[in-house]
Amino acid sequence: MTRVLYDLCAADPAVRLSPYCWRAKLALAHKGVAFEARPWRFTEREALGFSGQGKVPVLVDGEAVVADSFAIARHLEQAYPQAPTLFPGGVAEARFVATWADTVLNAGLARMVVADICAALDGADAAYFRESREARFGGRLEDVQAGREDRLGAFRASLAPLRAALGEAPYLAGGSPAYADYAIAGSFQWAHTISAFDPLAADDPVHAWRERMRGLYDGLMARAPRAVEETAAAG
Ligand SMILES: N[C@@H](CCC(=O)N[C@@H](CS)C(=O)NCC(=O)O)C(=O)O
Repeated sequence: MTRVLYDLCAADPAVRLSPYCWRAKLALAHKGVAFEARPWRFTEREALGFSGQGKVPVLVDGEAVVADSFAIARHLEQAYPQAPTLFPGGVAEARFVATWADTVLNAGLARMVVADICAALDGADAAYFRESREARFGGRLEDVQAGREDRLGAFRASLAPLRAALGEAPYLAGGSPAYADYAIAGSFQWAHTISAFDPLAADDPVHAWRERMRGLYDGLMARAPRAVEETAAAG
């Protein structure tokens, strides 16, 4: 069976940037099910028409069409019960973590990389992204992103719950990773894919966890092409 995940790409179709699509890809890898990650651009609305909505990720798994990263995780859990669970601490706990990533983590990261995202897009996608996000943020993307070094302290402080959890176990889910880890790793992978700015200090336990996560599944995230070159980490 061909499973297809519609996966947001940048100007370079090999560069996959959506935090929510990364969650879905990690969840698929966790369940050990093969899939094609099909590149999709912001302005390719009609290509998602079959799903009845306009955002990625969308998973087509046989007869099932599932939009939304958390709905995809639930679907995989139900469709592949013989594979290791995505929710060893329960669905509610994973939902809490994913929603924390959606709100606190993604909001902090977005203000540090939103102009870099736009720079990784081209043509109609870059124009759509600039217009829609400048309306959302109420200003030019470059101005939203400016001064990001000054916000590092507050951003790193906002990671306290994650740091505390990682003091208890190597992964949020315990001894091995599960959906709670994927929900957060997707956000860091989003930033890493399109920006050379690293918001984590090298001695932060969150940094060490992120690197462990990037190595999972034969380096699914570590091997992924980026829109930018590697540079020295922020201090
Ligand atoms: N709650 C959704 C959010 C999905 C989402 O916001 N996807 C973005 C890409 S990161 C998208 O497709 N945006 C389309 C647009 O902005 O027009 C999920 O968890 O999957």
